[in-house]
Amino acid sequence: MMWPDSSNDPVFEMISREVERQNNTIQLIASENFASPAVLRASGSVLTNKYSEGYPGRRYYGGNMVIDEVESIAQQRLKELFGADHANVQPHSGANANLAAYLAVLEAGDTVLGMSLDHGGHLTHGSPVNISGRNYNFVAYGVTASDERIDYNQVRDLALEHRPKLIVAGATTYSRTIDPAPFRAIADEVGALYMFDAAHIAGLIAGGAHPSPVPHADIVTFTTHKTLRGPRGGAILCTAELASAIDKAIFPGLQGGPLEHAIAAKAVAFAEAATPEFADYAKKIVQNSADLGKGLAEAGFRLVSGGSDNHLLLLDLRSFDTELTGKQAQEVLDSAGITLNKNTVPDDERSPFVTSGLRIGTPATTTQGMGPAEMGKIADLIGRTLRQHKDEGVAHEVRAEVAKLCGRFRPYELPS
Ligand code: DSN
Repeated sequence: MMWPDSSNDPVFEMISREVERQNNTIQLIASENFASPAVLRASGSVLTNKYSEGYPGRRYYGGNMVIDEVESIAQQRLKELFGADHANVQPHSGANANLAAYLAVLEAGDTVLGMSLDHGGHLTHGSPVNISGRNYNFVAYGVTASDERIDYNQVRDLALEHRPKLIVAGATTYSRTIDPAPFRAIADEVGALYMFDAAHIAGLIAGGAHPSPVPHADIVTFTTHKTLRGPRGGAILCTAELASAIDKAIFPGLQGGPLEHAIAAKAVAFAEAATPEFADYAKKIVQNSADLGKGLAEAGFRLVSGGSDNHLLLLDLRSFDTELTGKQAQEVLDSAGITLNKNTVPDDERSPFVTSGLRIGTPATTTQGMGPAEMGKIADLIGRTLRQHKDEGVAHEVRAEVAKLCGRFRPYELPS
């Protein structure tokens, strides 16, 4: 079989155009990153051909000698990376990892405490439109109105009142450190299990730039493609006591055949994340986020909670321009070559499709090698574009500056 190109199928021309887009525009989506060529190679391998339902040494199909080695090395590397008792590398996504964790330890209707989506949680933390909110009785905690941070006293009060079977920590839009220890103390006080969804910050934890929940939590779930910089997918860590329940929940409970090409790519990423270079990278993500936040504050934006301790910032646009919505800001910045996402701010009066905020993250730009000078420049470009968002000429000018900046920090040299 020959390797194809765009003359065989226009899809390959589309992939080349996406490489161009990623190379020539600024990627500030907090949950995105640039996977290494090694991760991409494993991800695009013939391992995609193999059925391997089950686990290493216990498969429902023949021919899994090599696959067993691949999945075993992924498990081993992951356990070592985070110092965990047990690792399951099969979740197809972070959402599946979370749902499997619930399936492992909950019955339908059980009470769970989780962070509300509109204060920074996740759909799978009990949103009524998600299966988590439909199958389980989620009670939501949030951030305080005064400092826009998690109030551990509120979490404790809710836990004492509702006696949850499981407490879920972790967020998708929270710019501050989540201290894993107080959740353990609260869970112990009410006899609950404790799960930490580390999807956004797994790479920061691996690199030592955020406290690890692994010694505290019964279950830690995460995605492998955000700050961890691996392939798109999920993973679960847990205590030895929960290992069997977690494995059964993923297969046969929730998923069928594992994506072994993705598992191979996860193994490659876990090795990359164990290096001193990755630890340096994790620290730089955090520094870049702080520097970008400083620049954006100087450009006139209000940062929710006043700043960032991690890889992301949440801008509240209302004090910058009462008319400008997150949706409009995202669209005009897209036209200027700056990619980010609209996001609700705590207690937003606008809908999630419109929003009053922007979520901005630094994992991808840090992978490219951008630093303090570039963060200052990006803050300036965002400020200029949004201050004159009705002037298409400004977006056009900014786009040219973006292309120049990106030309010095190209993530991928060749079309894949
Ligand atoms: N879509 C992810 C994010 O952007 O945070 C959460 O699932």
